[in-house]
Amino acid sequence: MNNVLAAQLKIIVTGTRGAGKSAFIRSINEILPGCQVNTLPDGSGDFAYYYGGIPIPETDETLYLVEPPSTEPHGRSLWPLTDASGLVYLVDSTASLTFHEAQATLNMLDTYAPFPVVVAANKQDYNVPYDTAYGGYPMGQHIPWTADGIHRALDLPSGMTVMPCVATDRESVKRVLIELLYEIIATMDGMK
Ligand SMILES: Nc1nc2c(ncn2[C@@H]2O[C@H](COP(=O)(O)OP(=O)(O)OP(=O)(O)O)[C@@H](O)[C@H]2O)c(=O)[nH]1
Ligand SMILES: [Mg+2]
Repeated sequence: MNNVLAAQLKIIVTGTRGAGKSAFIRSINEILPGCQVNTLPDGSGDFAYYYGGIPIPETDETLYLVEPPSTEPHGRSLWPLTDASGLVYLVDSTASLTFHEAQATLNMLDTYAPFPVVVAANKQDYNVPYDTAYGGYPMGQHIPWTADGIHRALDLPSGMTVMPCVATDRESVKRVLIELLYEIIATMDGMK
């Protein structure tokens, strides 16, 4: 197997815990998915990146989708993925308690990411019946916030795209990736 982390063409798929990162990769994957274990730069431990890929037609290249591990103590490290082409950040639209973390990470990415970032407002299909025992308010997971609602609630930069997403649905994942690819191409055009 190639060294996925050193591959030329890769997109980082990250986001809050349980937001649907692995599901997103699985829905679009066309290669044998896997995990690549890497050692921390200071040698203090190992961790595994989950990945999948899409062969690029008429070339020998594969576009890799790489999910950094969620198990690190200091959040989802992006090293050594700074040479990636772009990043999809998944937010669980039903879990507003995670929005604060998403907001902090997205602000950091907006300032420092050397590549385009698209936000996926995931789990748009989720709909739990109201539990009348609690006065009509949904308990546990809530009905999803819309993509626009998340853009406003997280006070994201106006130029940052937030797309509705259902990570278990291939067509939905495709729409998010195509938007990101357009933004990557627009950035390249801007550099000419
Ligand atoms: N209804 C619904 N469920 C989803 C969707 N995406 C993911 N899930 C479910 O959410 C749960 C978590 O999905 P994962 O893909 O494992 O999420 P993850 O972000 O990779 O999780 P960690 O790596 O553990 O942080 C699973 O039960 C998925 O089936 C979605 O769009 N809609
Ligand atoms: Mg995962």
